Amino acid sequence: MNSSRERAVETSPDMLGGWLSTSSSKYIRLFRPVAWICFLLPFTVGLAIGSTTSVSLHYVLYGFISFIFSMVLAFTTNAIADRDVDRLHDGRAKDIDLSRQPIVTGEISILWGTIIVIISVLLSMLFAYMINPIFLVCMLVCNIMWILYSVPPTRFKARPVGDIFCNTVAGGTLFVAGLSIGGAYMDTLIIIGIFIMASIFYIPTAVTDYDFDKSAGLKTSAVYFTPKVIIRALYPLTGFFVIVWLAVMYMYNELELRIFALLVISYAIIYTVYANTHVVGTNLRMRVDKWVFIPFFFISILSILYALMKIFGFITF
Ligand code: DMA
Ligand code: MG
Ligand code: MG
Repeated sequence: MNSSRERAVETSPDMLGGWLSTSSSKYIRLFRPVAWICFLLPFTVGLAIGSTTSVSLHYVLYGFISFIFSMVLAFTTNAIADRDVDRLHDGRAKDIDLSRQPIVTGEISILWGTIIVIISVLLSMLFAYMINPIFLVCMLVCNIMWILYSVPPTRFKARPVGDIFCNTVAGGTLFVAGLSIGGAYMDTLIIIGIFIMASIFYIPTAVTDYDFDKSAGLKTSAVYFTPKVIIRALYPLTGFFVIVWLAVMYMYNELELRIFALLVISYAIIYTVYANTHVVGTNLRMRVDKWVFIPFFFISILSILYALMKIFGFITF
């Protein structure tokens, strides 16, 4: 067992999330915008890959609005459903100290939270409807997933495989939504590749939550299969992932897609090897902020800029 000092060093302070825990705004602590970064990434990468010069900017704007309301829905639902376990959180390894989330502290009532959820579903779907039918279906699937993830009787977040399933479907679906705005590369193989990517990136984050989830009695995949086993499962998953992306590289002649495939293959391999060499007992010595939040944030910003450059015709392949 490692000392509590070592544990404290590896899991805190969360560089991007630190200010959120102490944020005076109850809505920031309810909506948790730093945690959105995990889902912003597939959405913006999809947007970047799918964009062409024929995209109108207002669809991009509607897309972001629909995405934001979907996130508000996801995290508000989660805060309501988790209020009894979040009370027990010790402030480690997450984007915020969950014991300070406003449903727990009573700053926001369950009734007001539920009204926020209903309004955000409606707005997320309304803006999705204005974009295109594929975007609408994607947001519908995604928004249903958030409810199934947090709310009983399904409450997939506390079921082995259920947690991975929901995050994979949501991440993959957000990619397809982003892709559909421009409509380029709506290809099954690419979409399969992104779904596998979502599960690869999700798994280590489930393991860093192990202590909290276990003590809260949540049977997540990491708790059920044990951290070591589930991190080892990244190897076959990454193997399959590499094969899919090599096939994409083989089938498509586009330079853009080949560079993208090389980048994701490299990152997935490094990520998998790093995770596997940093499991100590039930503890994964991998900082989610360093490996997920910070790179995902910068890649998302770059993807948005890249999409805009394609839309304005500054980049052509
Ligand atoms: C929060 O889920 C994530 C989403 C997608 C709403 P969670 O309850 O498993 O994580 P946390 O304990 O960080 O709230
Ligand atoms: Mg939660
Ligand atoms: Mg979790």
